[in-house]
Amino acid sequence: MKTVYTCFATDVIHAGHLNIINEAQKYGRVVVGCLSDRASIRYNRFPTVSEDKRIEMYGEIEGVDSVILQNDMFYEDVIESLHPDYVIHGDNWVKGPESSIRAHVIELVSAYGGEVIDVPYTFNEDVKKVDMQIKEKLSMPEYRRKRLRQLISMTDIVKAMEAHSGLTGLSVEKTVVEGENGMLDQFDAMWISSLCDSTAKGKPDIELVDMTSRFRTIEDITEVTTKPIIFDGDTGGLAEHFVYTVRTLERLGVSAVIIEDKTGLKKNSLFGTEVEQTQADIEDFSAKIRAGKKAQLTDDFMIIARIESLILERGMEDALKRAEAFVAAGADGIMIHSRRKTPDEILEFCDRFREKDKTTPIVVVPSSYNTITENELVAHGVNIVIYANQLTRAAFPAMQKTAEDILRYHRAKEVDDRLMSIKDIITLIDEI
Ligand code: SPV
Ligand code: MG
Repeated sequence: MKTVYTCFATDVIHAGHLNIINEAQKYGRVVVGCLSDRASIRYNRFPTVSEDKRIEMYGEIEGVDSVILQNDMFYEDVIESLHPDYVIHGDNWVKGPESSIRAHVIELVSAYGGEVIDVPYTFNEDVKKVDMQIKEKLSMPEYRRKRLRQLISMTDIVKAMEAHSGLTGLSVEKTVVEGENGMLDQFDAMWISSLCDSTAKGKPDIELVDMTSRFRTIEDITEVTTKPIIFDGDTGGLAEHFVYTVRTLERLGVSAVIIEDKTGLKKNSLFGTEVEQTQADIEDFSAKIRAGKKAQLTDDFMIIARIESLILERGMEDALKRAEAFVAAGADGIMIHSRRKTPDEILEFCDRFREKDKTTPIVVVPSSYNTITENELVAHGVNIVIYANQLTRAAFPAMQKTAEDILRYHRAKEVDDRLMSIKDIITLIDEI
């Protein structure tokens, strides 16, 4: 009896999957792989059903002989242990980002005479509906809110990218790339930066854009995305106001707020000591954290304390002392910020913090020390990396140059080559 293998990365079985099983049965005994949570996050989307439940669900499909866990997006683990005679898949992997996976599988199975079978991909109204149902489940506040904590426990490093509008949110949501090793990759979460939210409104980053407006930005983004949100809460304002902010953010489905230990007129950290900025008293800031933690209604929501000691050149000891105090006050994570060109002080902080505290998540924002890689950050105990402003910094020069060139040439022809086509822009947004 020959062995036919197929890998599922779905939370709901629909006609397309049943069709694959039916086809597979024609070739032999059918083994289904359940793509692990860890691999699903990078390859597909966040699973809404647990690994165990998915395995159980796949096992109940008529015609399935057994179910195994597939940890490797590239099938290496299963092909090595199972040596299937056939690997069967919908033909949607012939083109697009998944084609590198197909090519790799063909190489692996042909080494021992195995074959890949592509069956026509089923895409009908039913499949579309199931897709929508999963999307809905992913985007509802109660599911989205808890996803950051889940991601921290499921992946080495959570990658968050700045978003300040529906469009930038979509970009973070949908961008998938094939890395050097052929592995697919995508962002895990969105950072609603105060700098970019303010800049998009043509305003300075000084807590001038009020919370009502910032909440509106969150809603613009949540309407069109499913990924979890980390909100830049600036100083959090008065503790008496912060408690209300926490409640609203929770209700909107935000996973975490990061507040920084500054008082008075907040200026952007990247100004450092070039402008007057006052760091908050440890006890006052701890009281704000305690008030926020007491106000929150769910266990999912995270309040992350951001330490500005390195930005304001108050030294490493001060940063570490604050971290310890803020964790004791109930902070669910520590963000340490730096505006140095090299990561040395950040890495020293992480190493020293981790000597005493092995679990509290560490968040970093490598805007100035941008040579550091995600793997290096993982090696120093970092859990969340935030790319805080790159989309805004990429878009503005492109808009500026286009505006200048149209003025320069008294027509738009010269800029057209670098523009998205009209057809692409009008079909960029999915219709419901
Ligand atoms: C933001 O993105 O608004 C931040 C990070 O707070 S930074 O701009 O580096 O201060
Ligand atoms: Mg900010």
